[in-house]
Parts: sequence; C-alpha cells; structure tokens
Amino acid sequence: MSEKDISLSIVKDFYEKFCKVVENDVVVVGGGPSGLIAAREIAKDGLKVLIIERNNYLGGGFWIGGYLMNGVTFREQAKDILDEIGIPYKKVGDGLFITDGPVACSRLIYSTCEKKVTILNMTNFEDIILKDGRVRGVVVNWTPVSGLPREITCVDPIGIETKIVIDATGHDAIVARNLEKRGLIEMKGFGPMNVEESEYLVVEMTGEIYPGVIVCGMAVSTVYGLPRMGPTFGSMFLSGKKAGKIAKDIIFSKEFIKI
Ligand code: 48F
Repeated sequence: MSEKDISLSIVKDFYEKFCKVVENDVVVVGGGPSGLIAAREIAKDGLKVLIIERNNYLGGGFWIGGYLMNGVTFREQAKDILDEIGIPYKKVGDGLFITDGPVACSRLIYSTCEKKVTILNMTNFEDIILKDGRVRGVVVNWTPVSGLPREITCVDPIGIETKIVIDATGHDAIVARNLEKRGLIEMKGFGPMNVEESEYLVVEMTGEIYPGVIVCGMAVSTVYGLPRMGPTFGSMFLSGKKAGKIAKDIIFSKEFIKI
C-alpha cells in the first residue's frame, strides 16, 4: 500500500457514488434538520434519495440553540420523532422540552445516513432542470467554484435528474427563489417572530409549490411570508416528515407514472 493507493481509493469511491446519483427518486437540497428528516422519511421506504449540501458538514442550524448556546428546544408535537431517532431530552415546561444541540444533531445525521441516503457535500444548488412544465432535476457545482471571481474561473455546472426536488434550504429558500426568478412562482419573504403561529403554519403550508418541487422547514416561511420562529425545532421535524410523505405520495401515485 502506498500514497497512490490511498488516492485511487478516494477517487474510485467518489466516482462509483456519483455514477449512482445522477438519477434519483428525490433530491433534497439542504442538509439541515428539515432536510435530514425528509430524506430519512423517504429512504425508509427504499426510495433513492440524494442530499445536496453546500457546506462540508450536515445539520444546518441544528447544532446550536440560538445566541451561541447549545440547548435546542422542542414542543410536545415532535416528541414521537425524537423518540424514533433516539434523541435524549428533558421536560422544561408545559409541553416544552430541551436537548443538547451537538448530541441531537449528530444522532439525526447518523439516523439519516443509516437509511442509506447519499450525500454530496460541498455541492451548491445553482439551477433547476425544467421540462414540459415540471422540474426534473437540479444543476449543481462545487461550492468553492461560486467563491471564485468569474474572470479567474468559468466552470460549467452539471445536471442531476430526479422525480422530486425538496427545497430544505432554510430562510434562503434557494430553490423557490430560483422558481421566482424565472417568474414561475411568487414569494413573500419571512415575517417577524411569532413562534406559536410560525410552528403551526410552517407544517400546515409544507407542500408542493410547483410541479416537482416541495418546500419544507424555514423555507416555507420565506415562500409564504410566515413569521420566523427562532431557536425551536419541533416544526422543522414535522415539516420534514410531511414533505417526505408528500414526495412518496406523488411518486407512488398513478398520475405520476403517466407523466
Ligand atoms: O437553515 P437550516 O437549518 O434549515 P431548516 O432545516 O431549519 C431551520 C433551523 O435550523 C432554524 C430555525 C428553526 O428553528 O429557524 O434556522 O429549515 O439548513 C439549511 C441547509 O441548506 C443548506 C445550508 O448550508 C444548510 O445546511 N443550503 C443553503 N443553500 C444551499 C444549501 C445551496 N444553494 N445548495 C446546497 N445547500
């Protein structure tokens, strides 16, 4: 074994993985809490799921509870999902629970990877593939490419096909913004904080915003102008789970097979 063997094994591993993910059932853009839960929910049923994450790490805003403190809170409604994943928590008030960010986040990542979800990190969503009025894929590039000045590099992105795209990019709502930029949907931008309204509405409004695109997590509040919610995560889980179920319903529906 020498240096070349190490290099070759890394390149081969990536090549084999990439060949498998050029076509998917679902591509989840964004590996924060809502995206991880959505991916896990879909992969549980044996569907092929790819998470595209622009950072080198998964978890998004779930590592920390807010104001640089580690405690992340949940309300009663998400307790079953925490139990399913094996996240430990303690009760701190009427229907309110707290857990440690790093512990909860790493357990969620592990539990998603365990369901055989594929991850492309350092990969930036750049555009959609659109055919016959339906989104049928994503256009991606390495994250560092977007940081280089155009006069130094002009690197074309590449396309990845999928039946459904889930926008789980948090407040930025990057996929939805792309649809808006192309005049395909209208968006409002998220409103000021109101946790009770936001937690309920984000889950309620989670759904398909354009044929082939489902929005979940805080991206929902950006699309529909809902209040922001601050450092509480129950609805991220519930919204991700709902997005996963909607994706499966679409893929397994008779109408979809005809498309
Ligand atoms: O922001 P994020 O954690 O979104 P979320 O799942 O959860 C929101 C909460 O963390 C918190 C909150 C509720 O309590 O207010 O903010 O809705 O995760 C979004 C992920 O998307 C990635 C980003 O790096 C993060 O990991 N992302 C954003 N833009 C892109 C992207 C992009 N263009 N390409 C790939 N990944």
